[in-house]
Amino acid sequence: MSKNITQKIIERHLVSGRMIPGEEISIRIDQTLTQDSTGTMAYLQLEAMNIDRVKTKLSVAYIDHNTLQQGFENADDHKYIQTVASRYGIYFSRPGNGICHQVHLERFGRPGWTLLGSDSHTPTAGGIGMLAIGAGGLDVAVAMAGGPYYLTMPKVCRIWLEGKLQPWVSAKDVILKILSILSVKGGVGKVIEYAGPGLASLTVPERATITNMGAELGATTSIFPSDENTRAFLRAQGREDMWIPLEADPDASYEEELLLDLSEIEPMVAKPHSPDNVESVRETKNVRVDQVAIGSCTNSSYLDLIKAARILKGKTVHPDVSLVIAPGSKQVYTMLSRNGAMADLIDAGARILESACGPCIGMGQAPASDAVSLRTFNRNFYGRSGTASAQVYLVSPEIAAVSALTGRLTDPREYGEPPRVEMPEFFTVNDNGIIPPANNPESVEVVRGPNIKPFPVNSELTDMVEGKVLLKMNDNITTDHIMPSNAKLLPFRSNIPHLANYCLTPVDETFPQRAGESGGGFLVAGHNYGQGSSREHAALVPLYLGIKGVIAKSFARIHRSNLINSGIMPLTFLNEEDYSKIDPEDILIIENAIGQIKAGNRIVVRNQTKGSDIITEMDLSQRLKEVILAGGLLNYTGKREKV
Ligand code: MIC
Ligand code: SF4
Repeated sequence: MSKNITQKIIERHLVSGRMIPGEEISIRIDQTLTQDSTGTMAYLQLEAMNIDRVKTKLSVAYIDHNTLQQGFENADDHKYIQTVASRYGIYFSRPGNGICHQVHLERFGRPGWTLLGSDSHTPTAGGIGMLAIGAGGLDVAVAMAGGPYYLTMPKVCRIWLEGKLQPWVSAKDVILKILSILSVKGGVGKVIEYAGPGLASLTVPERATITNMGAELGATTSIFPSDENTRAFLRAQGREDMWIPLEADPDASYEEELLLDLSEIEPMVAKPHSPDNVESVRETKNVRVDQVAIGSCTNSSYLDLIKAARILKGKTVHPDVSLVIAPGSKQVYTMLSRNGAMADLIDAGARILESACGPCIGMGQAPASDAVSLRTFNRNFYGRSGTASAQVYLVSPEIAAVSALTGRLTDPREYGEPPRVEMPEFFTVNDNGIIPPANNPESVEVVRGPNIKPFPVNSELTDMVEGKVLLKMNDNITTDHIMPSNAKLLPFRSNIPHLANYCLTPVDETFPQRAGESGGGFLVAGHNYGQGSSREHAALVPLYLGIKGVIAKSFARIHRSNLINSGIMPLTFLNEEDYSKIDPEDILIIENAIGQIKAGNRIVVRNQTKGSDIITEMDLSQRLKEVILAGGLLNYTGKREKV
């Protein structure tokens, strides 16, 4: 039978289940990655699993998020991760070596393999033909321990690319265009597979920009075939032996299809505060710019930055603009430094940061009050930059560089000839930023600083679940709303009690206090609740605050899994209109919760205040029902081990 790329890779890795969209399957994971802001939790969970060494073919622990080190906390986390990695057989990518997704693409990604990462942008590696999926830290810990990864068999949507990009138009514009068509919910439950004659003109780093922002579509992952361009990239990285050809069979079938003519795409921009609030730069008039930031796992490759350097060479950044640049990896940084492009950037007035996520996750460079910040990043959610009143626009490196010179959002086509840049024949390779694990693990002492606090574990579900509605929210609430991340909070990713004081404060500042006083309760939300990050903290912190269930119109994939893993019930309204039948402060009761869960997928929630019943759905596999009943994945695994 003919297969698409997704089916081919899943079939080769299938552990259980049938490859029918909507059914639960589990797959073997070849590689894992973690980064430091989700990694501490993942490794604490791995330690709790009592294994000796990781069982994957390769696992890498990156340090790229928390690198400001304004106190001891970040550095303590780095030390913990370095020692725990060495102890359990995990490669350690030191701070400064680069952003996990960029480095993984350069040095480790392999076509046809599976990758599970505790970061939502793990699908970046789909640019090299990997099936790369973002998940919560606990799922990644289970994969490191040799367990399969459970997911819903996705639908596969093919995006057929024709034509060739026009001058000044780049991969970022392609994915922004797709976001404008499909929206931030458009990819939920799907893998986006790229095909067609348009592929020939897209290099691996450009493809990776597109797969990276597939996360913003809500997709399970995105993937490109592995072709001659993939081979050229691997050769240039000194890894051609890892290349295999991989493409869909000619008559493979897809659940959905979309046609995109690359030659018709214009320079695009995502306006505040959502990556799908997209229009062409031509239409977005008169936006004065205060800050321009180039970097992040979306657009910080060598190709991206050399373009920016060529545009800025010999010019001066506009006096009203602060231009900040974070190269994606040590490799990119070294190459730009050796060929003089770094000097051109500095000479033009750019402020150069280390290779890390930096401003993308609010670690420094928060814009001024009411400022407009143009960023080559992937998320412009409310408050994420660190300045609530700032207006963040997402653009390509070309638009960013040209606008840094003009001081306003500029269509680069007004600017003249585009810079000519080519994929280098060879990248500079020096893997001394990656420390291999110890040969004698027993001798490694795992170092735990005082910031590493135990994580909360739920208890078994009770038959009567009762609580107040603590917050009623709209559509598209992000994990940046639920558990904000910024320079003040990121150092506390291993300290749930501290983070709890900030939970959902961008929606309602009084929430943590009220949740504490009520001893927990329920949350009510609209569509796509929990979009964005893979951070488990957006479930662990509500668990710590006593949240028992979230009733929403729909959930984002990773967050829903994180809720289940924490033993919090993700309930969806059977009838969306019932959303209006619940108000804040209403008392909700689920009677016979255990019996209802065992009996089927419908859960009746009684609104005691209004005297009415609301029918909700919790459509879970048998295994996930048991996880909820046990009070989360760790309890469930522990219970099974005792059997
Ligand atoms: C993000 O871009 O939001 C992050 C920070 O990389 C997160 C991970 C985290 O919250 O630590 C993600 O995308 O998963
Ligand atoms: Fe880092 Fe930003 Fe990428 Fe998240 S989106 S991994 S914070 S660069």
